[in-house]
Amino acid sequence: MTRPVSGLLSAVEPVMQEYGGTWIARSCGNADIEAVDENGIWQGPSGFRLKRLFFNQNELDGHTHGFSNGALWPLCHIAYQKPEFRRSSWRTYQAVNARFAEAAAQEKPDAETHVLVQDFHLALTPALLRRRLETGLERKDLPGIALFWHIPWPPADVMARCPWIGELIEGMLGSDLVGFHTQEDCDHFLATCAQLLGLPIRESAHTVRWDGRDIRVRPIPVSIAPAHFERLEWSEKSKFWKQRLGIESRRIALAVDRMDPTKGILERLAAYELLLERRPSLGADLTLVQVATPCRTELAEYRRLSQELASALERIRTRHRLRPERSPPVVLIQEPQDWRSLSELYQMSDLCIASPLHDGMNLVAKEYAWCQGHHQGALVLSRFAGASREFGRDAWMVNPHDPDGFAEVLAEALEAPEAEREARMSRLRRTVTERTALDWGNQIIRELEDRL
Ligand code: ADQ
Repeated sequence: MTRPVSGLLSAVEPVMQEYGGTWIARSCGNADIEAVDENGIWQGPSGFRLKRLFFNQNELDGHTHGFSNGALWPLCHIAYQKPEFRRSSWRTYQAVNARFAEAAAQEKPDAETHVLVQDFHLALTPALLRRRLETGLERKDLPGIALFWHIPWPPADVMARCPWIGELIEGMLGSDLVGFHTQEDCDHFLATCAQLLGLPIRESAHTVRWDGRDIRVRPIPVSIAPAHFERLEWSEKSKFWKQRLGIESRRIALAVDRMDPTKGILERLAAYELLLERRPSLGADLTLVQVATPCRTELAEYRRLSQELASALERIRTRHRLRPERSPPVVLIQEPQDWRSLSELYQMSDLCIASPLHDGMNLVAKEYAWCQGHHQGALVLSRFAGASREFGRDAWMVNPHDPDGFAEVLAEALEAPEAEREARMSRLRRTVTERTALDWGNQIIRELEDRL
């Protein structure tokens, strides 16, 4: 079975493996129907139960493609993609959130249980679950409920465009804890509660008061599970990948994304093309390997990106294939890669470009730093990725909206002396080692235990 390409999955799975419990998630395809028992449960070898909820096409269209990916995703990523607010999608979003709340309530959580609700697909689930449980339990016997928002939370005047922002926030505040990746996201969320709903905020405690409770709003930056990445003899694998991809260049630049407009893939290619034009000596021995797996292909914007990417690649290959024997200046890998292949690609690359237009965190930046080991690669990172708060000093920072500046930073990173690359990379690795996905999960659980 192929692992779905998802940052949420990369972050949450190691936490579930450590703590056990039940993970309630929507089904990912037909294989699930055969794998689960009559209660929708799959008891895999990983130490936790997976309870699958099966959606019909109407639920997928309204909840997942419609309100989650078609409205909230573009709204929260200020990346010039117009959110579509359809009342019918909102209604389905409400209904699907209620199904998750019901499935969680059936697990009979009590004061000893922690319920971790993941992401913008389930903003209403915390309040629905709390209301459902309050009918049978006293407040002191309720489970701790946390909602983690994996994507950015923009300023209040942006969020005000959502016709149901009040209901959305009230749904989120059914939690005891609302977590974001950065302090800036928390500040924007608290300001949205105050400005759009008139809720009282305690600035010093970082809480918002709702329904007689103080809800904590905390920055809890996510990270990676180092165990996913194996240490390999990189030079050997580098030869294998170069042969497989038909690359002769000495140096490799790498980018790894879901094929999503917010990841800034076209903007990255534009900057890379400028680099090839203006610094042919650097470009002569360099290939960009872009891993980009199509996703959300039900949405027109995503299908358009795939077509535009194909023409950009064609243009770059035609213009910059200087000599017939020269390697391609850029190669595209569309297939999802397993952890081993990703780790080989990270290890063989001299440069990793993580340049989203806007991103909650960006785990690729952290995965690259972890996998570098003794190899002195350079990380080029967007200032609009949450990861820039932890990595800003040691990565080469870019504004992906400025192609000229972006191209100059690429050249600087490629030309940096080895000692500088080494010093920066060893600090980046230390930052990743100090905080893993498990620390993220532990912090959420500590905050919930503290609430009592
Ligand atoms: P994403 O936008 O999905 O998630 P991102 O942080 O970019 O997340 O991580 C993507 C993950 O998928 C990484 O673990 C990466 O290795 C993997 N991946 C990407 N392309 C792949 C491919 N072709 N094959 C296999 N694996 C691939 C959301 C937010 C992010 C936030 C995460 C976690 O949008 O901002 O960092 O959640 O909170």
